[in-house]
Amino acid sequence: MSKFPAFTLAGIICGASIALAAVSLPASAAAPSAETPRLTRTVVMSGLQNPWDIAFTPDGVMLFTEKCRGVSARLADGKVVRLFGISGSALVAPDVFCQGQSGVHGIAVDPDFAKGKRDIYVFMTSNLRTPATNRVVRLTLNADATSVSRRSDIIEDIAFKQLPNGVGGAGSHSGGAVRFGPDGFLWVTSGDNHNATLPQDLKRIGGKVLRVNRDGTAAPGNNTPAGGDPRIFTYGHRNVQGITFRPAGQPNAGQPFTAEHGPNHSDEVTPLVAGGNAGWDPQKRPNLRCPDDYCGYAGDPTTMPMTDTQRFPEAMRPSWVHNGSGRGMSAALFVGGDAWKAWSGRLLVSLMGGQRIVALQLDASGMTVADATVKLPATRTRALVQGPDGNLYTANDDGEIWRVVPD
Ligand SMILES: [Ca+2]
Repeated sequence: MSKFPAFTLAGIICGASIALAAVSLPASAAAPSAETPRLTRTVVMSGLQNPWDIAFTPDGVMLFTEKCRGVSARLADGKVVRLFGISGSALVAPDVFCQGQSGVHGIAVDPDFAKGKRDIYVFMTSNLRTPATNRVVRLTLNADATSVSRRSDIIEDIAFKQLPNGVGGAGSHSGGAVRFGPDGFLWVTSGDNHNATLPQDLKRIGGKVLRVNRDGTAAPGNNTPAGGDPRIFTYGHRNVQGITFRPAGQPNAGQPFTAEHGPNHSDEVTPLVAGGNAGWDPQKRPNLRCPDDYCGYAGDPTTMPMTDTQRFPEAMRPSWVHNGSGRGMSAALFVGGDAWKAWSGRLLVSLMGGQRIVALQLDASGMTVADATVKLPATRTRALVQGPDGNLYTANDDGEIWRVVPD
């Protein structure tokens, strides 16, 4: 943990009051309940086109993304407004497109939103550059949440897979999560694009976790290895689509944890340290047949590990490795609050192939000591977010957004 940047108490308190995806546990003198919460699910929205992520403003507007459409707002009265994206949106982005796995992905609300900084941050594909890239775009939400303005592209050069190759289609492995941490900085995840050299290449920002200021410049304290792009917090990732932060009251509060898709094995949850290598390196391997020199799917946990501790002895160790059936780990969320009983402080991750959410219990060092399946109907869950009401909100590939109330 020595490389992990110290987070100030002020920063944690500031972030906790508004960073909805990173709700911190209130310090409680009472012993935590040992009971598992009973969950009641309500379908809040249906008929959506590949909803990908959700974020709430402090005044109760639910923002959500759809992969091939853009950003919409569900207002307090239930009315839905298309804010940003393709034709029909209040602000049209002529450059946005969706292809394969890619399109409009993560969304985050500025931690100072309640103080008048009504900015939102969106991860999206764009063809403004040739070849196309993924970007993070900042927008300002108007007072009644019916339109956005002042588009500013704060990160323009996140790697995008332009063409199909021997292992998969265009648009593969873009990552796409954006979250404010309790440190007040913006965290962005990217993917390897089925490109063998990308994850370990410190000059390019695919297969990375980035940590930036609100204008997209590098945040202080990233500890990026010498010569690397200073926005890089960690590298050597495959396809990170979930990031969440250890809550106040737990050891190493504020530490980021990622959820990452494995290839045909080894989905990983990883506690990150500044400057760390996550150990994914799908470049040439002895005795493997690697289409277009990408060995990512060619081996097994021994011959093509998600965390290669032979090549990279210092690689960050995963907290949890899922090798069972139903892989495809995407969203991640530390859930908190007394209503969550024994699960308050647990780390929820979604296994899309298995159509289930798993609650992980961590030890002090961040390693997983127990896992339990969350009792909810089976579906491919894309998004896990805690609302300002303390309830869990999920988005799934059936085009729905759910509210899950613990009791
Ligand atoms: Ca790894």
